[in-house]
Amino acid sequence: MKILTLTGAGISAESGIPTFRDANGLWEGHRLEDVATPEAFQRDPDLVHHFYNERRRQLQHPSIEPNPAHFALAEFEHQHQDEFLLVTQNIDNLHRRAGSQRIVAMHGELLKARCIDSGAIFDWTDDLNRSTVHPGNPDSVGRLRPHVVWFGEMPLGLDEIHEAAAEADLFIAIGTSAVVYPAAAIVEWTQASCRRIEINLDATPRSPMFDQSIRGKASVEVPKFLASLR
Ligand code: BJW
Repeated sequence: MKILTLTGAGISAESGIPTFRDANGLWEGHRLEDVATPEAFQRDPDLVHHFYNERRRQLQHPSIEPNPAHFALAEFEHQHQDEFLLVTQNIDNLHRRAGSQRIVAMHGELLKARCIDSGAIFDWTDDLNRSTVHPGNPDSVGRLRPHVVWFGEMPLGLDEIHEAAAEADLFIAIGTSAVVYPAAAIVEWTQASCRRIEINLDATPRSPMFDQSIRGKASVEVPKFLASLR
């Protein structure tokens, strides 16, 4: 049985990382669309760096840890190996820290930086700003950006996601509001024979596409649902 799982911000909410839209999508009074676009970065790089620097620091705070939903998915992958692919929209590293290995981080990773000029990607735990020096080129200053996917940019790993969706016997969407594309459309890329399960606190615009909608907290419902498959 081939299983494809898609996670969103809701799975990390109980680990202490705020979701995007539950708080009206606002950050310090800015709309998400005003800080998570290439245009915003061009217009006001300081603001955008500040947004990601805050989140990068928060992610590395000792209180932020994977929760039982992350651990249950990692354990499930361990049991199902090649049959299982985890696609996450989250840029945090909680799936990895819980032990998941086969992960497609389709919206990038907060603990990585990317050179605007060469596309080279670096592990990155510090703040970024307009004075940041390129690790491999001291003459290049202020040319690093967060390795994340902003609105209008192409998400990562789409070919692999497409293929996994087309082959999936079971698709599980966890903690995503299903309003951001193309992630919201992955459910449509699955075959009619695929069993589709949604786990979320609330209904989403895509709920009607699922065979079963499980309402509740990811930390409770994900371990319960995965255990029911054994
Ligand atoms: C719980 C819970 C608990 C809470 N337990 N549940 C018009 C129509 C259609 C599309 C477009 C359009 N205009 C523009 C577009 C395209 C655009 C888009 O979708 N815009 C929409 C807003 C309309 N998309 C793009 O631009 C994408 N690129 C693209 O389309 O390229 C072209 C292309 C074409 C064709 C094929 C392929 C490509 C790029 C999108 C990039 C999104 N980037 C962000 C920021 C990443 C970096 C960062 O983190 O800062 O990604 S935006 C933000 O939203 C972030 C998230 O990954 C993403 C999704 O959010 P998510 O995860 O669903 O979180 P929430 O907060 O929305 O929902 C949480 C859910 O959890 C809720 O439902 C809660 O109920 C639930 N929950 N606690 C269980 N404890």
